[in-house]
Amino acid sequence: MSEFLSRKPELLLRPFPVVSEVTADSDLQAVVRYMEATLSGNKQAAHELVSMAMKGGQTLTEAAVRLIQPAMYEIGRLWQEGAITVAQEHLATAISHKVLARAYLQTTFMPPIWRKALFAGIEGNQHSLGLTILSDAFETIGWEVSYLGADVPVVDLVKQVDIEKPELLCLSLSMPSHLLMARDTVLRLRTELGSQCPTIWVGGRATLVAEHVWRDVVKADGWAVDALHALEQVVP
Ligand code: B12
Repeated sequence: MSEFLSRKPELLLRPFPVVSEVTADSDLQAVVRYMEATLSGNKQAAHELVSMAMKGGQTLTEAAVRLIQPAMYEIGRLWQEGAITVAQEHLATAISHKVLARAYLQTTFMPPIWRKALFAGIEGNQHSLGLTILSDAFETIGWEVSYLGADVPVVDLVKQVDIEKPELLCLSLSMPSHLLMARDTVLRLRTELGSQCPTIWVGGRATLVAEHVWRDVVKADGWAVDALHALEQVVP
């Protein structure tokens, strides 16, 4: 039995709603082990779990979406319920960023396909792990990617899109309060860039609050539930 869960037996009685809902292909044992490793500060164990998944045939994106993502969702739930501290959540997030960076170096990339996408967290969104996974996912299939990270001021985002002229802009939003900022950002990009405005996709937890909120409220051109779903839509 996992050490973390044996210390918190009450957690065993609960379902893992997000894990089972979002990532049906996840290996729950591995997810729990990954949670334990990151929450206890064991970088090496966390790295080995992802590395093992990749040696077992998973791509970087599959390992990230099936292992790191559900673990982080569960860590978020534990944090919200006060079962772990903010410091432990920060530790797990920091380790996950390192693990992803190491796994990236282990990855085989497809040859360039001369398509470019730009990735940014909308203004006010400090979450960046999901965006990193998404950006890396596009890179593995040969896209040129430009990754701006979290919380990009809208005025600077418009300028950067104008400079880089990507074909696709991926905006990440995590909390319901980010939806209106995303809607304003999309409107501003379209108004200021006109026919030069790229295709705009949005994603992130906030877009799950209601079906088609990405289209009906944010007025984006596209959406994906996770990085694997995003790749399904661009791989011919
Ligand atoms: C780590 C974390 C943080 C870190 C982020 C650090 C970092 N560098 O990323 C910090 C500490 C900064 C943080 C801050 C806050 N957080 Co926080 N955070 C989390 C946590 C635990 C994990 C986030 C994560 O990495 N998830 C894993 C990634 C892989 O998943 P993902 O983001 O969903 O991304 C995938 C898909 O959504 C999709 N996707 C994402 N973006 C895009 C974009 C496009 C275009 C597409 C197609 C797809 C796509 O693909 C990704 C890969 O598959 C979540 C829990 C959770 N459920 O996610 C809470 C969570 C999101 N946070 C929460 C809260 C409340 C906050 C704070 C308000 C806390 C506070 N009181 O200060 C602040 C808000 C900061 C802000 N203004 O943004 C809540 C939000 C609740 C809500 N109402 O929605 C959550 C859900 C925790 C919880 N259960 O309560 N947080």
